[in-house]
Amino acid sequence: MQCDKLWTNARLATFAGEGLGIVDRGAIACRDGLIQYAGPIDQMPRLDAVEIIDCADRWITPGLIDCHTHLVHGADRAAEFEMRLAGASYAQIAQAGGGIVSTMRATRSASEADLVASALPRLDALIAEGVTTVEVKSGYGLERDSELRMLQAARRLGQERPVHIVTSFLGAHALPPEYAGDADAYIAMLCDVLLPDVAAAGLADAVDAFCEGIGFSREQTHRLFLAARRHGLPVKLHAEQLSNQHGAQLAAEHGALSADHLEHLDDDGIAAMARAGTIATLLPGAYYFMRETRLPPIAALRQAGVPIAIATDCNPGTAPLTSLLLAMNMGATLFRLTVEECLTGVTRNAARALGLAHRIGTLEPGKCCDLAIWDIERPAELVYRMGFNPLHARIWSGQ
Ligand code: DI6
Ligand code: FE
Repeated sequence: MQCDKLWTNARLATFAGEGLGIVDRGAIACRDGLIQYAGPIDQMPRLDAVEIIDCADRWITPGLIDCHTHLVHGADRAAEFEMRLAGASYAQIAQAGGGIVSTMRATRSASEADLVASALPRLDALIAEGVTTVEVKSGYGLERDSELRMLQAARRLGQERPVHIVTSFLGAHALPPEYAGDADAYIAMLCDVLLPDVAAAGLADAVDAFCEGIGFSREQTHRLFLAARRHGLPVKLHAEQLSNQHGAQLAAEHGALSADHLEHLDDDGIAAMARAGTIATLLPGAYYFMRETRLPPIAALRQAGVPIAIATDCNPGTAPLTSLLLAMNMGATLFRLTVEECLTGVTRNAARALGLAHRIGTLEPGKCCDLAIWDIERPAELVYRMGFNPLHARIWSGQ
């Protein structure tokens, strides 16, 4: 048999099946961008490789997956950060015209090229840590053209860099000023006008919403999800971040890929997620940056067997974070996740949170040959260090 590339003399964490799937003396063969073999060297079928790469006993994991970001947006909110340090609250800043709506203004006035240019350094920071797939949400345009432009900019990122970009339409992120006092009318516009346009243009891989006291109600989210399903789009939800709106339960009842944040999730929500196979995406960077104190119900999620993913939530307001390695460290330190949970959360389970478990997230034959090769002695080092990047090489689709 013939293969394009063969990485030998490596230690593998394949994440195939349960756990880390460790192989002490491993090899990975790639053909046409897909993994042809990943496993012990001594069980590998005879392969003629065009190129052989000796990994000198380094570790190989699947390329990392950041399954929840708001990477594309206009401007930053460093000035608001300073206001918060001086004592202002997130809600006070939002009421004073800051918050999501200030990013909305900056995003509306940015061209597609501006949005791409400002997102690229953030994307490059993720890529530099071995990330090979990034989910990107809209939600700072909050009107037709700007929402479409954000999604187009997100798709463009995938042409500018060797990375899989997965998009989510988050028109229901905040209420734009044009609809002040009439969230129902805004949701109706999303369902009847914007979502059909987004779907027709093939710009969204999923539909997301912010179900919250300061966001949209369960009922409004339900209407949006029904519309999403009419267009054949899977759903996911920002749920139970600041209060318990029973959004995760609703999301699960719609077969959601994931429910995200979840600090205020209750037992009914957990049971519904477990039944539906909805992934719990935890965002410790937002928890840290907002100095939250209420932990997501980790023990109960574990007990119920709800798979956990971890993401950066990279956004200008609540998580200006572009390090998935640091997100893992925060997951362990702040949320008391195990090393295995953290690593699974940015590989196998992150792939599931995007509905892409058949293509990415593990080192198995037939999957994309997305690899991160690390200068480490044990996988725990990827979670343990803060602000140190042990990436040796990153392979995307075999390149
Ligand atoms: N939840 C969040 O924490 C962010 N969006 C969301 O739905 C906040 C985004 C921002 O403040 O810009
Ligand atoms: Fe978010």
